[in-house]
Amino acid sequence: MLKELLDNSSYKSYFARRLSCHLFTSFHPERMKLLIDGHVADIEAELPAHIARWEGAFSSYGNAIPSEDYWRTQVGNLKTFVEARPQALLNDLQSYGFDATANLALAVFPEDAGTIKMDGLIVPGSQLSAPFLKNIPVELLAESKPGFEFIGWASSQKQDIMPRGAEWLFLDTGTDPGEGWTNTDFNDESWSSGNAELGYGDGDESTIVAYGVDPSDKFMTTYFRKTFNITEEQLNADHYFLDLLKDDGAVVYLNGTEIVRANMAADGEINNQSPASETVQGDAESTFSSYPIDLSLIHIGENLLAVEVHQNESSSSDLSFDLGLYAQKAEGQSISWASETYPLNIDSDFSLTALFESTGSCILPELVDGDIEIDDICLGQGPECQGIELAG
Ligand SMILES: [Ca+2]
Ligand SMILES: [Ca+2]
Ligand SMILES: [Ca+2]
Repeated sequence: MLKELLDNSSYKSYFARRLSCHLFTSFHPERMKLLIDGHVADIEAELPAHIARWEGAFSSYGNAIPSEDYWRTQVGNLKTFVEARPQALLNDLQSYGFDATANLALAVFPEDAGTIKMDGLIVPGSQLSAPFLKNIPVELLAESKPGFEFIGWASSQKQDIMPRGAEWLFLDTGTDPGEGWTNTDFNDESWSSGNAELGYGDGDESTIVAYGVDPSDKFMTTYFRKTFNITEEQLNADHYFLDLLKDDGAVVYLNGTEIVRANMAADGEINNQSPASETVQGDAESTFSSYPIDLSLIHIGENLLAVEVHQNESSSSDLSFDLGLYAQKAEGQSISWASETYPLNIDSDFSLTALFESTGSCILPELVDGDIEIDDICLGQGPECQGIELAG
């Protein structure tokens, strides 16, 4: 039925616009994962008692949950699904004549100063990126929070920290690299090296990695390491993010801390034989996904990125890996659009920041969740301190 409806061109553009906005906001993986975690927190304490009570029961409504491990695996599967959904759906739509996607990054600066709405839907968080359909017009609206005013939109300056196509060390022997391989002090002298894109099977690789002797039983996992240097000036950015190309799944570590798990089981331990969740094919094979990076994990001097790339199955024909690391700076940058509404229509990767500044007036936090000393907040602000409702 959807296919028939899409024959109507005005319905088709309405559908594309609505779907793009909901995938970027309501169904953004970050928001969905928070919702799932919220529901988990609501019921997990009660779960053992219910599992014990209903153990072994069968019903037309669904059989009883056999164990807590089983339940946690199902929760992990849900997270894997919400992570993969936007790109999978957008790729699928191309067979109905929709354009390909580009990466859209939106940010609010300072981070708690306001909210961006996309066709009326709230963009969750202060920094978000996701694939977005090209050539679909939508309207962004910047709304300031109390104590701030909107000053304009700036397309953020993207600064190369370590661009795509860099030289990486890699371990393509099918073996597990051993304890501590994600850490700076790991001995990787025996590893090979080559420029990205690294992989095999597509013909677009700069460096071919090995998969073993049997094409129907290739190595499941290939490992990559790369050190990079950060200056004090580079660290003085608003955001860091990485662009990742992977076929099929990948886990990325920064200075030993896991920062990205893409197309892999969302929870639990990943080992040398863990398969990627889904096969990567079609346009997704050349599409980079962006992930924000916690600035506190980066330090001045030498840093280390470690990445493990997993096949979906050992007979997979291809492997791809490339990664770029970038910083973004919005403060003090010239405003490119002053109105609160911004007509967005992208035809390539695009970054936009809504800039706000403090009005200098006294405000309380939106949510007062503990004891609060009014004097601490309003010291010296006099009559501007208003709008406080204290309960209890
Ligand atoms: Ca593939
Ligand atoms: Ca593959
Ligand atoms: Ca490739």
